[in-house]
Amino acid sequence: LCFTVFKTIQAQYTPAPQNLAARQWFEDARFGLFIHWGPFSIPGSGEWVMNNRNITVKNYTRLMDFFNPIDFDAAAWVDAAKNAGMKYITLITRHHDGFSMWDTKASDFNIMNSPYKKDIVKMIADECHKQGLKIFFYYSLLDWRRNDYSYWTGRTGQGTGRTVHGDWNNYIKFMEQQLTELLTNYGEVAGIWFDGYWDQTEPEGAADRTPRIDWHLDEIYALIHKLQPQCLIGNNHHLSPLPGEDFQMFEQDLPGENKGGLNYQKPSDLPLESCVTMNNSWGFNLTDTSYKTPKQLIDLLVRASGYGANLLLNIGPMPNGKIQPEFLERMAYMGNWLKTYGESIYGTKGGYMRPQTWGCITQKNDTMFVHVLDKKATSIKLENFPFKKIARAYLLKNNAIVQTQLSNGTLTITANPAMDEPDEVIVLVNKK
Ligand code: JFZ
Repeated sequence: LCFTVFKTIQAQYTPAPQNLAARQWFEDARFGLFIHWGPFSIPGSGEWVMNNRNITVKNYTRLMDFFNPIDFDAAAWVDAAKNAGMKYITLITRHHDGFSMWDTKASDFNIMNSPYKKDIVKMIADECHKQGLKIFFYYSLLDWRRNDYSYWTGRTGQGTGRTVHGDWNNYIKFMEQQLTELLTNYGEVAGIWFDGYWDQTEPEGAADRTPRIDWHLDEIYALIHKLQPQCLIGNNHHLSPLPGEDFQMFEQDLPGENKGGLNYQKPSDLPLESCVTMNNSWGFNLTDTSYKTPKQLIDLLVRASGYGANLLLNIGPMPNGKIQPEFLERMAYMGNWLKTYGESIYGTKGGYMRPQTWGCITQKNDTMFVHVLDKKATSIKLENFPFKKIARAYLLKNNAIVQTQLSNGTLTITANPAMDEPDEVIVLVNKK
């Protein structure tokens, strides 16, 4: 009985007013930059290189001695994100390899012991605060390195030479110490983005994905909300949100689509976020040239907005501290696009109708934005159209009038040849 009562109390998380305000800010922001960067960038094989190549802890530790990103310029990175129209940055502070990108007292495997010797988390957080972007910290629950991580229940890290039995309570204390540092020494933190929970569960799609060991999330989440009540918590567990979480994420997928079999969870009422790579890699990959086209990236941002979700677009900068031009060009393209079309993305809600093959809808009060993404669409039918009458219908880019017909609750929009943009946005104004 005691246990049940305790669990019930823990499950009753009431977000603070600052947290609710932060959720609203987050939903209005719509577009963020994900940065996967660290010593794992050096081999140019992605952030899973330690696991994928069975690099032992001892050998992997050498990467710390090689990490010296002399061309890194935090101001330039944040400036590039800002010019891309992004409103926040989600930075890897510690990935599965266990390397801490800040001046942590809880582990020697950190940036201060590299030849670079500068707190990268601080440099980027400070610059975000200076340039008016919000900062989120990605933090891995899973660790391929530490002896206290309870590896015996996991399904990754074989061959990396870790001990079989961990010291779970110690590991939880370690994470709490690190999270306390991150939420104490870096100013306002907009969110913590957890990952690695899935290492202790059956894979996605399995009937039972209960973790084999207790992650102590109630305790960890309570600590975060105590230190910074506005701080939003998300967790890449590919499950429905757990108590204490403030937003829900979808990896390499738009909410509810489950295109890759990673996201069986249904979209919830919490703010939503889709994280997506620009090529096929999160961390720097020297051979991955499968870049999405600018049009594909616009489609992702627009369709995410159509679902009422944010797009967290990833870059994996190079080990020298530069962002590769293929990423910078695409970011600049999107920023330029948003200068014209931003009003149909920022501060909007998802459409009354979910995204369709032709495109999708976003809404803001009495204005509806119809995003025509399929250039072959000739006429668009919007069934159960919520406005009784339309005051005006026009192209966002040049105010040109668009022909519409509303009958029996169905709005028919006739496409015209001037609709040649990657996303042709038609503005429909409600007549009240
Ligand atoms: C995770 C990380 O492993 C990956 O490196 C990257 O940071 C991404 C954003 O998040 O991706 C996953 C999540 C779940 C599984 C594998 C990779 N899984 O369940 O096997």
